Amino acid sequence: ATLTQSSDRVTLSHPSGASATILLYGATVISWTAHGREQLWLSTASALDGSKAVRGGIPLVFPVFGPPQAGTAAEKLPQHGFARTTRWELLGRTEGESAGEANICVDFGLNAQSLDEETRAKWGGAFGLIYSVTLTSSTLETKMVVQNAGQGDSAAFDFNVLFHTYLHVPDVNKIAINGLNGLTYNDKTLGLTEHTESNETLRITAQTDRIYRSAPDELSIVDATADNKPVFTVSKVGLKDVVIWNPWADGAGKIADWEPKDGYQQMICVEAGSVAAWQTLEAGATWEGGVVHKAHL
Ligand code: TA6
Repeated sequence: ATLTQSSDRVTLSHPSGASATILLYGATVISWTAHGREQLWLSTASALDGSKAVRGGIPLVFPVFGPPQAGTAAEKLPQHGFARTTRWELLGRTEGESAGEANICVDFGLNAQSLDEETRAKWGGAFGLIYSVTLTSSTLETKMVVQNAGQGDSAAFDFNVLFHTYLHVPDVNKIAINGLNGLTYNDKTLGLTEHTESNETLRITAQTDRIYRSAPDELSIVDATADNKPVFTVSKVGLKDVVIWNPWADGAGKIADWEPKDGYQQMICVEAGSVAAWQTLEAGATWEGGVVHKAHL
């Protein structure tokens, strides 16, 4: 396994041929290949030069998901926080094993001192983040450790965290998502109203933007037109919720850096995170959560 580094990115290569490329800007995974195919969707119009959050791949959401609400500690931050728009530090690489297979892992760090002054003034948390990306022949694991480096009761902070994964699929009309039946969700396309999922499998046939609360740790994405052949398995640990997003034609049309415009047909965002409620982290405490994305043959 190898790690190659340039001024703005690192690439992990696994002996199986799998690879992952991560920009230091946002520690954003912009490519993951396995089984000889690209597994993530990335807009051809996405900025990759650090001028704007990446449109595609796996942007990191921290410390707030969505538009911050007035009256919260995050109220001055931009949508989805600052993790995806800040340059992270490359901490190093390790090689190990997962499920009996060799893996390669790279760690990135971000803390309050590395924020620009303007951003630091907008959110007071004495945070430290360690983000790890681990590659095997068919899996990409993303894991976040959040530390509160503050001292004293007043140093506790609240956060949301989410892996905003844009999975690449050959045709979104053919896939189904299993594991959501019976869950309560908030539908952003209907003003965040609350609903209960009653479909055994979820098909995506229109603009979809839902926060499924307290989701099970394993979801599968299958090809409904091929005997439910598994396409991806998404397994989370330590994270409560799952967001399912596809902007469809109307939404993609309004997103300037979304290209090709009909590219929404080749993607589905399945985003594991803790976003429906704040996670509170006391001074000196550490929180950890992650997700394994498995691409099936
Ligand atoms: O995770 C879903 C979501 O919050 C949607 O509401 C949608 O707008 C999307 O993320 C993209 O947000 P962005 O700030 O990257 O345009």
